[in-house]
This record gives sequence, C-alpha cells and structure tokens, in this order.
Amino acid sequence: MTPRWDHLLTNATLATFAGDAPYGLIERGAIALHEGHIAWVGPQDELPADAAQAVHVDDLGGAVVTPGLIDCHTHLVFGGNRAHEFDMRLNGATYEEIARAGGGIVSTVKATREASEDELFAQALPRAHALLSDGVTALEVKSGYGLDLETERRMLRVARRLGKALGITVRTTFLGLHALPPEYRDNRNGYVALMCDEVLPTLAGEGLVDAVDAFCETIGFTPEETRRVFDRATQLGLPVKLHAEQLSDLDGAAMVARYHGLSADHLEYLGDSGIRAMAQAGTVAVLLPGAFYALRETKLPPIAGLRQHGVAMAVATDCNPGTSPLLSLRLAAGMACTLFRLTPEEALRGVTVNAAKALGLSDRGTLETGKRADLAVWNVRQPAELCYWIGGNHALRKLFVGGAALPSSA
Ligand code: DI6
Ligand code: FE
Repeated sequence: MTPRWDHLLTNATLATFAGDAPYGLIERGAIALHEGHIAWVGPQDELPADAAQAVHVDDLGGAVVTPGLIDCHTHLVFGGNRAHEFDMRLNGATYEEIARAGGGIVSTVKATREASEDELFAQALPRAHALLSDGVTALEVKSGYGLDLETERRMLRVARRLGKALGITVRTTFLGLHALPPEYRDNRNGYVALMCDEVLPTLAGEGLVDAVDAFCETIGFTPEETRRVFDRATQLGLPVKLHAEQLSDLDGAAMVARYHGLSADHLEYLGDSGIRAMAQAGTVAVLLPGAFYALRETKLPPIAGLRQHGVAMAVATDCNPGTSPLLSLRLAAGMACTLFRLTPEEALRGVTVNAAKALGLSDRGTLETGKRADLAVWNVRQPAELCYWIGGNHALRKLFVGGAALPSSA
C-alpha cells in the first residue's frame, strides 16, 4: 500500500491561528504534510484509520507547532552598517538630526552603491540565516539603499537570490522613495520623476518588484510625492504599502487605505481617522517595535484603537542598519508584548496569519488543510513562551518549508 502522506507529526500542541479561538489551539493534535501542503490537521484522536501510512511519523512529545513565521517588513539587503551612529545616538543625537547631517539612510546608500551583487548577497545571507534560525519561513525585502536604477536593481536581484539559495519565499518591495540621494539634493521633483517614470517601470518589467512602498515623513517624502509613486504602482498593477506616521502624522495610513493598500507600517503617530480608514479598507497595521526600541521612541502606536476597530495587526523586525538592527522575529513579537502591550496571542498572530495578509499571501500563515506546509516545531509547551523567552537560540526545534525539513533544523 503506498504511503498516504509524506510526513505525519503527532502528539503536538498546534497553534493553528485558524479562526478566532486563542491561538486556534488544538491540544494533542496531529498534522500531516503531503507534496508541500498540509493534507490533514486536527485532534489526534480524529486521525483517519490509515494515518500511520506516512513515510515519516514523528511523535513531538507535546511540543508547540506554529505556522512558519513571516517577517513582512525588512531592509535586509544593504552595504556596511551604522554601529557608529548607534554610538552617536547614545550621546544624544536624534535620528532626525543624524539624517539631516547626511548620516542615516544616505550613508548606507553610499556603502550599498559601492558593494557588488556578490558582496551584498554575502552580507545579507547571515542576516537571513539568523531570521530562519528563529522560525522564519518567508520574508519581505525592500530596496531603497540604491536610489538609482543600477543599485536598486542589484538590491532586488540579491533579494531574489536569497529566496533561491535558502529555499524560502522572499517578497520584494520597491522603496525608491526612501531618501533623496545627494546628487538630487536640489532637485526633488527630478528624483521622484526618475523613480516613478523610469526606475520602477523598468524593474517591474524585469519581474523584480512584488509591491511598492515609500517613506512618507517630514524627513522623507511628502504625501503628494507618495501619491505619484502609488499612482505609478497602480498603473503597473502592483499593490502598495507605506512607512506611515513613524515620526509625525501626515495622514499616510489613510492614503494607503484609499489605494486599498496591503499595509501601513510603524504608525506611532496614527490618529483615529487613519485607524477608521484602515479598518474600512482591510489594510494591515504593521508594528515595528525594534525601531521604537532602538530609537528610544516614547509615542506608542494606538493599539487600543486598532483593536477596537478590528484592524489586523502584524509585527515585523524592520531589520535595517539604522533604526532596527534586529535579527529575530520571535524577539520582535516579545517586544510587541512588552513595549506595545500586545497579548502573546496577538503578537504571534501578528507574525503569522496577519503578516501573510500584509504581504498579500493567502496560501500560508495558518495551519489549515490546503495551506503551504511552512511550519515551525518549537522546544516549548505553550505558545506564549515564544514571546516570553528574551533572545537565545534554544526555541526552534525544526523548520518545514514547503513540507521539507530545512537542513539546519533537520
Ligand atoms: N524608516 C525607518 O525607520 C528606516 N527607514 C524608514 O523609512 C530607517 C532606515 C535607515 O535608517 O537606514
Ligand atoms: Fe522600514
């Protein structure tokens, strides 16, 4: 008799995040994987009679199983690093002062422009491995440190290479409107036109762009400039998302909602009208506690308002060299609890099903029949422990991507 399934995991504490029950929890559950997808999931005593006909059967001894974690907001590809600015900030300089003094994003642009594709790949690979070692099975990578056609292309090609090399899904986001490069300092309009009329259409045409983002902020780009790149994205059939209300309220979240965008991200300064617009449009709120923590921010995102209006909340690392050099999505979930007062259930929902929604990925993020077999087996007995333990590399036992155990975790 040919085996029914490729893999059967039994005696598992399943945090499925399907439905509204806390964690979608199934105590003493079982889950079957077949040809890259979840073939069966549920209480173990309801398994079909021939369930044992699986090629591999693993008794997990009660371990927690979650969907693979999804990091829906990273700037993972970049040259150099900014540890010296970390020192400057600790000596009192603000993020905006560093940016206006030519530091910040622009200094990473210089290092990125000078790095080859292989060098950028070699520098990003260990960062991607760090995320995978703490449960990530899919991630988003933004451009935005090139700010010219050739380097933006190189960044997005490296992002695609990371997905191929690691065997995971990498969704790319064009972030040409991240900062004004030095050569356009006196010609904002020319830069926005270059990004909207030449660079974005070219890179989209090369299949390198899955979504479009912008940094809508007093030290970034105006709502009007943001609208220009959003209009171009819409013409190209690309979804939008936005760095919105990070340092001030420019009504960016409401703009994303008007474009039925995937997500508005940061949101420390989000107001009621923006919350209502996001709820209306189904736009996901992506919370980035790593930047809040590293910048020593004090203004909390309006979590109570987001909850009250039923806005889906995702959590991501915002891994970047300036404001969030954070390489653990599980730690970001813990920060979302401790700093933003999310419950562990909300935070873990934020790095699974809601993160999938923020990337427009409907084939994953929960443990349900038919979904991709991306899942993480943890050395913990209750899901809350994943937010409770601060740091450490003890938590992950095994990672499945598309039904196959990743080598490092096999
Ligand atoms: N907001 C941020 O916090 C990052 N980008 C953005 O738009 C900062 C990126 C950097 O400082 O390199
Ligand atoms: Fe960011």
